Amino acid sequence: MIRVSLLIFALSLGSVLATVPVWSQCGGQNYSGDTVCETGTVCTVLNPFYFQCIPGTATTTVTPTTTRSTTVSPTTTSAPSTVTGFVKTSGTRFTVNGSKYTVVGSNGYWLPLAGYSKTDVDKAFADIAASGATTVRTWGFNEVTSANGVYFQLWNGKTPTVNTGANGLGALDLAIASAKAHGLRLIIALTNNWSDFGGMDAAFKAYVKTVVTRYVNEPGIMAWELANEPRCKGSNTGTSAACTPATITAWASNLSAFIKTIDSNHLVGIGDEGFYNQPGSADYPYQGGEGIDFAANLKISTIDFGTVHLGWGEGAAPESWGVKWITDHAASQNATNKPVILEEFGIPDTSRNTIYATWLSTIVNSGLAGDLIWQAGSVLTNGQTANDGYTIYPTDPVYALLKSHSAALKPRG
Ligand SMILES: *[C@@H]1O[C@H](CO)[C@@H](O)[C@H](O)[C@H]1NC(C)=O
Ligand SMILES: *[C@@H]1O[C@H](CO)[C@@H](O)[C@H](O)[C@H]1NC(C)=O
Ligand SMILES: *[C@@H]1O[C@H](CO)[C@@H](O)[C@H](O)[C@H]1NC(C)=O
Ligand SMILES: *[C@@H]1O[C@H](CO)[C@@H](O)[C@H](O)[C@H]1NC(C)=O
Ligand SMILES: CC(=O)N[C@H]1CO[C@H](CO)[C@@H](O)[C@@H]1O
Repeated sequence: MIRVSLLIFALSLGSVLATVPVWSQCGGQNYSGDTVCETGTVCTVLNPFYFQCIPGTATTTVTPTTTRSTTVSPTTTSAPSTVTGFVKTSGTRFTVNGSKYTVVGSNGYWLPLAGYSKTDVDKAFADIAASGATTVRTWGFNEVTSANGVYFQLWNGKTPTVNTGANGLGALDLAIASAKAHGLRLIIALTNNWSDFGGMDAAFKAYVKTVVTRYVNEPGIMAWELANEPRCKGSNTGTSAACTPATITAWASNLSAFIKTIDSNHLVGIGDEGFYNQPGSADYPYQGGEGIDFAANLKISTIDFGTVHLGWGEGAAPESWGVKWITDHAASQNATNKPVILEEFGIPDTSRNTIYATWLSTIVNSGLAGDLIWQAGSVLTNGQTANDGYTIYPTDPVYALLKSHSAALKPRG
């Protein structure tokens, strides 16, 4: 189910919590076991598919290559005329300079994180743009306990160090510049679940401040998102009995207000899966047990738009379940008069093209503001980008569907 697999992706790219013995696996693609190494060992990324607990501590095994950034380094790459000004909202729609802006496109968490060359990043964005996309969602976090590959922040157990080098935020600069050169804007999630290595604590706020400040004048960013899929429950990191939907609503209010004090240019969303809090409902995504109250969160004054994910209905009847899920969120959108986007959808089924066609036409007809598929794929210098079973390469029949969908959504109004 996508709900699980996306989470694992996200966690495997971020930091970790729990207890794994030395030399055992602690992360990597599709890995679902414990993720925190026993004392004296460090979870180390050997490759995207395999992370291992290796003896040592972050402070002794890591040689930081950069120092913590406190200065503002706005990107200065010149943008084509299509990516200027900032995306705003007007009722249930997005606008740029008063004209409608349609959010349609895909996710590509790997775009800044895979260490691809400019040539490859340009190819990837070109493939996305050719589907008719306007918007791409990606990760603005990649915390590690051991410097390796592309990472944005290093945590030595005591002190966070933001990596502003070419293998750090420089890689995000590259992705933003390439997106703009292809007429695209990015939605950037700022962390994974908020409990991850400190999450809500001061270190996370400092990281948010550094990143948001760096890009405050950047039109290539459409919006910030507080986190990828924040919630109380649902992972191998365990659950917090003290966490209720109100806990996350308060956290989202506080953090979104904090971002607005730094950056009044960009929109802010939560990045959650859109769970409702209707105890007694027959369907678990509506019951509130996950710790999200979509309707309450959409009312937060410093949250500009709502986010929904879809892809866990495949066990039962995904096609009709998705239609109801999309329609219910379009009704919430209308009731709150703020845009709502289906910002992740995906199932690995062979019949997905038919199911996606139904879901996408439901988006057009229900009035939901827009959508981003999970996830984009390209064939680059060294072959295919990561395939998690949901990836849509340009030769996939779904890619043609995305083209016709973007052509239908843009003029919808
Ligand atoms: C938005 O308005 C600004 C300021 O007038 C202008 O520089 C920019 O080109 C406009 N952008 C778009 C996409 O219309
Ligand atoms: C967020 O919470 C912190 C800690 O309780 C508090 O100091 C701060 O004023 C809050 N910020 C906002 C914008 O509400
Ligand atoms: C939301 O509002 C739009 C515009 O009025 C309408 O076309 C659409 O049917 C509404 N959607 C739902 C689910 O009520
Ligand atoms: C992860 O799971 C997906 C979907 O089942 C599969 O296509 C992919 O090959 C798996 N990756 C690894 C490294 O096992
Ligand atoms: C999915 C996930 O990792 N959930 C965690 C999010 O944060 C809460 C609060 O700390 C944890 O209890 C969850 O396990």
